[in-house]
Amino acid sequence: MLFASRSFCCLGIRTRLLRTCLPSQYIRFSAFATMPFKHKNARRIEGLDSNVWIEFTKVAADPSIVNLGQGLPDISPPSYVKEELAKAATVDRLNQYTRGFGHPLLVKALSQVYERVCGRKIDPLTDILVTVGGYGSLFSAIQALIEEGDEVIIIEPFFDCYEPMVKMVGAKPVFIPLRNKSDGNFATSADWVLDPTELANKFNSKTKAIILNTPHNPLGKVFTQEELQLIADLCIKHDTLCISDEVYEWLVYKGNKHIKIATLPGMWERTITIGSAGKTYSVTGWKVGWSIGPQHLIKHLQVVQQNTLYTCPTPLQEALAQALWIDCKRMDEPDCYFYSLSRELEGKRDRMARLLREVGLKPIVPEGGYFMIVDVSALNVDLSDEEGSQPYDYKFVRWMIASKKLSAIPLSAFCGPETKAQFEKYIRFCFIKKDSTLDAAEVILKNWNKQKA
Ligand code: IK2
Repeated sequence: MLFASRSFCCLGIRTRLLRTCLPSQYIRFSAFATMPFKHKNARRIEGLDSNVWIEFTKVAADPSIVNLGQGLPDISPPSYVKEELAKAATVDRLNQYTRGFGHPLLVKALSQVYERVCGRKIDPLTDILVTVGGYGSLFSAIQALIEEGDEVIIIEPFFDCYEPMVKMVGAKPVFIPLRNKSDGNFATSADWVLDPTELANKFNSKTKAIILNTPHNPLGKVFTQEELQLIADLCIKHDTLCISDEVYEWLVYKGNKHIKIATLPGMWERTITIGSAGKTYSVTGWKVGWSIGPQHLIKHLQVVQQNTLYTCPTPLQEALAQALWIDCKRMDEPDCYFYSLSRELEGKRDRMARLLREVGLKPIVPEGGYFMIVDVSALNVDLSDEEGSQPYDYKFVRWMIASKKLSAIPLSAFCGPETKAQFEKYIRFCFIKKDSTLDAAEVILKNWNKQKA
């Protein structure tokens, strides 16, 4: 079939040959295979084909590579979370479809947790939508609420899918960079700030929404009350929505506090808050997420869901609900997984920062999340001979994976086209890893100059 499709001139001989070994429907197909195929991609996905996760997951797949790239834990999720999933699978009813907008037990558990966090009543049936991961929540919020021609403000660097999701609905991403105020020494994510005037200038009559991410990926910034108030004031002034991606909500380190922008006066009515089981319980493979907000917004997200996915996997939702009940009951105790994970990660964060400093680098120490970015220009790796037009950080990570067997993610993947050059000296490491994985990374970094590149 394949060689028959190469040219028409040999078709006679080849189809005769093929007829002897292939059924007739394949022969008919092969004759048409050389015709130009008129079905192009839909315009809404034009230019959105490259994706950092697809690219770097592939190059870092070799198990000999120490993978500090994509944000997935290699530590074990809590045992009760895994046990609840095993239990759910044994109940016949839980292997069938459940309520489309969220399994009843899960929306109930989520409402209990978030009523405590937000200090307000949250109706499990009207104020919550369970989705396929934080991605699913972002997708349904943007599809449901953003119109063609609208503008959406995105803070750079940003979790990479915001830009294509906004473009897919025909809206315009309007970028505003966080500006680095530090001199590089002992820098933290708090040094990266929005310029209030620059932010105010991005809002206009076309602005439909701003996408906020706190704690932030990739920087680890935890937006302060004042910073959130600045954003809230502008949202209220310009009657703008806020899509607040808070998938790392529990991962904040000593001295920092995660504040939900939806809890600021006047913001509940205009905010969709997004969470993720993958990040809450270190189970990124579960792909269960949720959107929480006022009924008058959530009902539109529900329309997207009922006409796209319809419902999410029942056993996962049941298990997550049971796990949330366990932690909801102990939210005043330090053992609650919401707090114990960040305590465990704080040690890993500090170790990662120490290690990078020991090899002469200047990491930006995150206040939250589980990523750390670092400027790699001090390593003086000359990649001018590397082929391709990709930014320096892409080439650097590819080179590091191939020559040092260590993977990371290039930071310019998290930027719009105008600012890639500003960010291409940084790469991002993920530190939610077993000590043995961090040990292996340490060996590579400490031997950096001894190994032959
Ligand atoms: N929003 C943010 C900010 C995220 O970081 C993620 C998850 N993935 O990050 C992987 C990485 O940066 O290496 C999501 C949303 C999506 O969450 P979920 O996995 O629940 O769909």
